[in-house]
Amino acid sequence: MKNILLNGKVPNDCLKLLEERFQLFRLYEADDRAAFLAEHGQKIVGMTGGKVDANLIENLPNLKIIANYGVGYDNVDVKAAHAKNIHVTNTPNRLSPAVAELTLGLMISLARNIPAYHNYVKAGRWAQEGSVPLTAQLAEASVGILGLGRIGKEIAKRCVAFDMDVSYHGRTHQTDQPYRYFDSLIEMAKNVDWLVIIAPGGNETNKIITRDVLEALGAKGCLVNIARGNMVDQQALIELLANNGLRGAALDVFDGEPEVPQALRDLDNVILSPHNGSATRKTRAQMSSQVVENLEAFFERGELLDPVQ
Ligand code: NAP
Ligand code: 8YV
Repeated sequence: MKNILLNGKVPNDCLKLLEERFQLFRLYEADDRAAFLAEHGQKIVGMTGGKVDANLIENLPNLKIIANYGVGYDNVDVKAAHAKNIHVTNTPNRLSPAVAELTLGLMISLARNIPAYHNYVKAGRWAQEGSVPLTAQLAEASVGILGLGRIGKEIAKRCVAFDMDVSYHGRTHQTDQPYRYFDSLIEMAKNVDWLVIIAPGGNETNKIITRDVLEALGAKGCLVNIARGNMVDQQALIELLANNGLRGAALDVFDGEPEVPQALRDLDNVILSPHNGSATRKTRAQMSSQVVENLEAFFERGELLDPVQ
């Protein structure tokens, strides 16, 4: 059996599949990581889970493949891996519908104030205080998608189904797509009611949503972040939300998660979600299989099913 390093915890179904196929070494359980790597590092040919930096890679001289659990691989130093001829794979596509579903769920919840009005009825306030203020709606509103990729396209399809006007921004104009393309993120923000972030995280997109972008979205606008928390100037976001500079925000990811600033948690014009985009039983089972399939294909056939370039 091939020796696989578990650098971070993986869901139980993934762990079970891995246990059945590979010899596992649980680094995340080690009290002394350095001692663990000194004893076992040489044996390891594959790994999954957790943050993979150049230092960890240096301690795994025979590592051949990093099978990332997730489509976003900003937790992996891909440049360092490739410099050592180590392959990196991820888990694209199978999770896209679930992430898109949550995106629309967060948007509807924010537009129609669903959590607050749910609590209003639960608390018996409807009978005591009467009807609630009117809200916004998605139909006929405009949405700009930052990152019309695998997930972005699923989000766009669902926004069209909700009669929204869809546009997007990315580095390339996808001429085969029916949506309006903005080559400027700020121009798109000026022209939409909803700005949805679904581009990859990492150095290139760190703080791509600046205060200027948020101010361009303005008091009419709602921000949705279903990508990575570090992509947004979170302090600027909080200030604008608190001072009517933005209508609202629906966030599944946060800078510094799982810690979320009290000032953000105190706001009424937000919907907050614990990085749950792919967190359905069906999708996580598919992702778990995908990780194992990536490892098996490589070791049995030398094939890379979901390579990260
Ligand atoms: P993808 O298919 O690679 O799509 C990424 C899109 O972002 C592409 O359209 C790309 O278009 C655009 N893009 C890349 N770099 C950009 C930049 N610097 N500026 C503007 N646009 C840029 O990836 P995906 O499968 O849709 O996944 C997207 C991301 O979603 C993941 O990387 C992950 O961070 C996040 N995610 C979050 C959850 C969650 O639980 N919240 C779950 C899954 C994924 P161009 O190449 O034309 O720029
Ligand atoms: C994962 C995600 O839960 O796939 C991604 O990029 O953000 C989520 O689907 C996470 O990355 C792994 O824990």
